[in-house]
Amino acid sequence: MKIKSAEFARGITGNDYSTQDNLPQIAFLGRSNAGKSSVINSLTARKNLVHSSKTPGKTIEANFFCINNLFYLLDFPGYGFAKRSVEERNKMVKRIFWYLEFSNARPKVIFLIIDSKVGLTELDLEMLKIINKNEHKVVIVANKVDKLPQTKRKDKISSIIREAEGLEVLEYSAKTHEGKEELFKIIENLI
Ligand SMILES: Nc1nc2c(ncn2[C@@H]2O[C@H](COP(=O)(O)OP(=O)(O)OP(=O)(O)O)[C@@H](O)[C@H]2O)c(=O)[nH]1
Ligand SMILES: [Mg+2]
Repeated sequence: MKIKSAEFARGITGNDYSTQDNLPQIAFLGRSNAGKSSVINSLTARKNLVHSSKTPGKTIEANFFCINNLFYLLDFPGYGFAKRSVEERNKMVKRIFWYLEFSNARPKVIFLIIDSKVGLTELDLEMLKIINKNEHKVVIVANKVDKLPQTKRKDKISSIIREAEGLEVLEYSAKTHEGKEELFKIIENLI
């Protein structure tokens, strides 16, 4: 897929995920620091598309990026950020749950971004439960594979695949762009 345009469209803190143009939405979820923003930057080949549009300190927005005037990539706030208060964390998780359960803007696919080195955490599994319950299409993006030593990579990815219980797992690196074409193919097939 050729990226002709990638623009920050809006950031929301509430529950209104509707857009005037009703273009399909592709959601990126995951723990803080798993690399959601970096994956979006690597996909769009824009170094700072995501960061540049983020108001410093306002980490609670879900940001919409319009690609080729064809679809939206949604960068959600990370869940499980250790430095946030428990209350704030719960609020964040609840907001994401709401999107998954009640939003009319059903995403075409959810990319659940994880750090390959860390694997799937409790909170990721919790998220997957809600995703599956609501019959969303989901692909687990095992990001940061560049950080896995060659000798350990196969074992680590195998254990993620086991934990994913049949869900599709895509090996990815926002740093080297490994997996980028495969990820675009998934999007192309759905929009
Ligand atoms: N080596 C390597 N580092 C990565 C990769 N992806 C992300 N990082 C680094 O991981 C850190 C977190 O990346 P972000 O993209 O900000 O993570 P995020 O999931 O958007 O985090 P929040 O916005 O806090 O939810 C940054 O220092 C990135 O440079 C990758 O594929 N390889
Ligand atoms: Mg981010």
